[in-house]
Amino acid sequence: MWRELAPIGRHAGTGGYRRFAWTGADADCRNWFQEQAEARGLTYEVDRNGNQWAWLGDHSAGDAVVTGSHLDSVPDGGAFDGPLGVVSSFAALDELRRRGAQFTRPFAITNFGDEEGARFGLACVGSRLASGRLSKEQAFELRDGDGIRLPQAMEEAGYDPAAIGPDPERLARIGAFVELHVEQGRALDLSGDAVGIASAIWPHGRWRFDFAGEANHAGTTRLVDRRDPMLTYAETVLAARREAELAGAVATFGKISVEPNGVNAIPSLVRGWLDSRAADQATLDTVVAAVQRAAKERADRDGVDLRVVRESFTPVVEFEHALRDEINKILGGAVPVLGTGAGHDAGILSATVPTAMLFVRNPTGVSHSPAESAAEDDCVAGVIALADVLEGLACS
Ligand code: HGY
Ligand code: MN
Ligand code: MN
Repeated sequence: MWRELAPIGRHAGTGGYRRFAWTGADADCRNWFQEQAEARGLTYEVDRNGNQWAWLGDHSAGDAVVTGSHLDSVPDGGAFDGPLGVVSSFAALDELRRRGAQFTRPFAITNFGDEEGARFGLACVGSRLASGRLSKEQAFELRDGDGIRLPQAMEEAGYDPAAIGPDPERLARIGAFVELHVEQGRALDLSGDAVGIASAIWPHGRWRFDFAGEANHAGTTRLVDRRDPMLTYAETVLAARREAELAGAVATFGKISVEPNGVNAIPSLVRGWLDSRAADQATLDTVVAAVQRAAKERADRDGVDLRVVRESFTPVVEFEHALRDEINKILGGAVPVLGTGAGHDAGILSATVPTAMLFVRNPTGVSHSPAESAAEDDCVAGVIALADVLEGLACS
């Protein structure tokens, strides 16, 4: 499975993945998912929001045990973030069949669409729509860097955007959702464990900073006459790092767009996207407010207009203790339980469905990079752990 999936959406130059929502690479990943499902005799379906499901048993019966993750990536993302969870779900089912396990609850494997929000800027679109945390109207407003709106992209990919919206009946049929994911950090590497269980997800969000200045000639405009938004942007980036360090949080400006983006032209507009995360809401609010204040002070000095728009936000997630502890017990009770600063569909669904996460060791902790890695032995340990959990939850 891994070798079949590996070449899809991989950039030859960087080795990173470019599997963005509703593009050709996304379609190829979705075809792969459907093939895996049908090869195992599972009932394949796509829900109104484009999420893919592969069912074993009567999915209308309710109290299903569901596992899965996402197949889309960040720009030049690694091979494991998302796909490890989906491949491990199919492999865990194969393992349960090898064991002769008898399912006593409906079971499904899922691929949630557009988890990374790489194209339209909002994380976890598929699971947010299903859980009603993103309305159809809000989704219709999302547009990519070329101005293409989400519904148009869905339509061009062969999906009916008119159908998108909350799917409470579907989620009501889920008794437990377990997502296996490569760890995006080094906690398991440091503790010497191949597998861990998630305790919580930090609150996190994405804010777009628009710095509007005045386009002018780079060679002939006196420094005193400039209203250069790049200066304001630069000061804001440095302020974000300062405020995050002070607060024990994280803040990243990883994406920027400049108009007109000419070497010899002072920009008219600079757009920078802040990703900030902290262990609790109050700290996150403090950091973001401080960065906005620093940006405003500098904007006033530079004669630049500032506009800040929150484009994505996920409140703190505390995974349900009963399911977390049941899983820990199934795995022998000695599995490390760790928090994460990375968002996941399991986090979005946790407000509606009992959810849990398993992490697989990432020896370098590197993620959202072609250098992301996980040892095969650890990936196998993850499959076995997931099979044990699914057997404990869904089989007699
Ligand atoms: O950004 C995140 O935390 C996740 O990878 N979507
Ligand atoms: Mn990711
Ligand atoms: Mn992920």
